[in-house]
Amino acid sequence: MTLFNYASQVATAQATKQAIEKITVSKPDLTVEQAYEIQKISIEQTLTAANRFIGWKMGLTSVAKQQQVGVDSPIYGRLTSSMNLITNELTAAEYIHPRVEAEVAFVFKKALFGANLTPLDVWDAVESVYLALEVIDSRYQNFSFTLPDVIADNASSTKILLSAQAFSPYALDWSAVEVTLKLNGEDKLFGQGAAVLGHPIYSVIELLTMLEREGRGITPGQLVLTGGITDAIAVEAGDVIEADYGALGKLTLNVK
Ligand code: 0L1
Ligand code: MG
Repeated sequence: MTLFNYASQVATAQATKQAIEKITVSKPDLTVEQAYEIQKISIEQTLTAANRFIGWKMGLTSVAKQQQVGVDSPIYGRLTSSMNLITNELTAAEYIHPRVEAEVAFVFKKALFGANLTPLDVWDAVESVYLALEVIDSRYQNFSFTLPDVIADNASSTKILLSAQAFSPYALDWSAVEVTLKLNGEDKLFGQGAAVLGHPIYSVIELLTMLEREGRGITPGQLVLTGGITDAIAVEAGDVIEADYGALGKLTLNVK
């Protein structure tokens, strides 16, 4: 099978909501580089005037998340406009086994490119910060994968809910932001921004370092999801999931 075939397999799994066996079962020598190529092919196939490329996500940026899925390094994925949730409703039947996690997201006003930038370089390019819920939905059976598998599956990217309010990058120390993830009114998980590689800003630096390999960077207007502050919680129809960011506000997702 070619990388194009694997990209089609992943895209079909998403479209049909039928989980597939991880790619490394049939191709155990799949490399990280090949996996990013599969990701690129499968996402670029979906791009249209109505489904634009809007930015990047970082995944597996916390020790807790890496342990949850048994891999040991951060990864990135591609975000497109159809991933944006317009309302705070999620229809469970449209996904395989959705999970939700709390994050912060940055929108950029300036281009950034290159490895090993400083936090000041990145802050200078950030326009605003949003609170975010990310819905992830692995296209693999039982959410079971190796590092190359999950990269090929676009880091399980599925949907994004952003806060209506845009915050100044300087509103607070984003490593200290605290969030409680509640399921049906019950506190389930708690996290702090520092869980994201020490500070969400380092997640962007890591993203740019990884993107340099592809000759890519961040362009003005792009969104970056910096990575889960909490682990992800599995949701099903009837659930209400709420991320409580204290004085900054709350994000709620009603699962139908
Ligand atoms: O956003 C994330 O950290 C998820 C990355 C992929 C791993 C997973 O599906 O849990
Ligand atoms: Mg995430």
